[in-house]
Amino acid sequence: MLRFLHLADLHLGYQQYGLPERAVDFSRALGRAVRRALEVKPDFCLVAGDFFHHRQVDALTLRQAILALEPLRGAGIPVLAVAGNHDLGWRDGNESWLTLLHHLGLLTYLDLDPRAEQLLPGVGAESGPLYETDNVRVIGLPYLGASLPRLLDRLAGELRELPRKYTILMLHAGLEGTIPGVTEPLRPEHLAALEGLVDYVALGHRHRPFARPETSPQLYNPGSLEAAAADESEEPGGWFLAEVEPDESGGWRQSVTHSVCPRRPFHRLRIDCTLLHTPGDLRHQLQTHLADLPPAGKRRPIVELRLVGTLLFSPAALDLDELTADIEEAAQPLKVLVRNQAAAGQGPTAPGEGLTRAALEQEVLLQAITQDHRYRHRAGELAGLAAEVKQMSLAGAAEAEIFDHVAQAVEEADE
Ligand SMILES: [Mn+2]
Repeated sequence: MLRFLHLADLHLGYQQYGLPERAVDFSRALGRAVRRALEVKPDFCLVAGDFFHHRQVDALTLRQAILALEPLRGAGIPVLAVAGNHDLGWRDGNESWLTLLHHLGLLTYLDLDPRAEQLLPGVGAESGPLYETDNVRVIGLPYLGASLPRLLDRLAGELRELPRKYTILMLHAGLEGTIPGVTEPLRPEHLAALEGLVDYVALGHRHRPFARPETSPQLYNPGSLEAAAADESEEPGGWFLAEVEPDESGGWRQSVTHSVCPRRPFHRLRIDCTLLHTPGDLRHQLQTHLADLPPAGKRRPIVELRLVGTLLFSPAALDLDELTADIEEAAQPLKVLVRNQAAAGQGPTAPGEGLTRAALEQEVLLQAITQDHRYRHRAGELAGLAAEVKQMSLAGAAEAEIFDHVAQAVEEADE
C-alpha cells in the first residue's frame, strides 16, 4: 500500500495585517501538518506550491522552513514541492529558496523547463519534474499560468510512451468552476485528457479545499493551512491523506480523507444597516453579535466586522473607532478589521432651477437632514435653524450667543 500526504499553500513568512504573530501562525500550522506526517509515516509528502509567501525570504522564515523539514528528513519522509506563483514571482532563471532547500537535501524540488524538447527526463536525472520509485511516479510542474493547458497536452503525449504506474500530477493552478465568478486558464477538460495516464491530480493555488473523486483523473486541492484572506476562514483548508492499493483490474483503489488544520479563530460579523435607524441601534446590534461569539480560547481571535445594506443616518455619524473599541473590549482580538460596505442613503437630488440662493440653500440642507432618520421628522425646522445660525455668524454674533440660540430652539421644539 502507498500512502501520501498532500499539502499546498503554506505561505510561510506571511505577516498578514503586518503582524509578526500571523507569520508565527503560518509556521505553527505547518508544524501541525509535520507532526501528523510523523505519526502517519507516509511514503512522501506533497507541497503543491506557495511554500513561501514571498519570493524573497528572510532569515526567520528560512529557519521556520528548516525546522519543519528536518524532522521529516530524519524520519525518512521525502517532501516533494513545486513552486507557486508566490515562490516564483515570474520566472527569470534565478535560483529560488526552494532550490536552496533542495540542495540542502531538505526537500525535492520538482521543476520543469517549458522550452525543453522533452519535458520528462530519464530516470536518475539531477533535476526536473519527475520523482519516481518502483510503484509510483510523481510529476510536479511549477506555476505556469495560461501556458499550462498546452503543456499538459505535451505531457500526455510523453506519458503515453512510458510504462504505466500509479501517477500523481502536482500542479499550482486554479481549476475553472471551483470558485464562482473566477475564470481560470485550467479547465476540467484539460485534465480529463489525462484519463488513463494520471490517477491523482494534486492541486494548490486557490486556498479553498475541494475534492473531485468522481472524475478521472481524480482532482484534489487541500486548501491553505491558515487563512491568507478573511473569506478563506469559512472553508478552512488542511491536508489530504491518500491511501492507494492495487485493485483486481490492474488499476488502483484510492481512499482520500481531508483533515482541517487547526487555525487561529477568525470571526466574521456582518451587520445589515438597512433596519438600523441610529448609531445607537447599530452599536446595540454589534453587542448582540459579540455576545454570541464563542468563548475565548488560547489564541486571540481575528474579528472582522462588515457593515452592509443602506445607511439610514449620516455617514459622518458612523463612528468606526467606537465600534472597533467595542469589539476590542468584548473579544480581546489580535486584530479587528472593520469594513464599511454600507451604501449611504440617497444623496440630494438636483434642486429645481430658478430658486434664489437662499431657497436653494434651504433645499440642500433639507435634503441632507432628511437622509438621517434621527432628524427626518424635524428636517424643515432644523434646516431653518441652520440658516439662522449662518446668518448670525455672518453678522458677527459671539459663539455663546449662537449656542444660546440653538439651545433655545431645540428646547422649544422638544416641548
Ligand atoms: Mn497561495
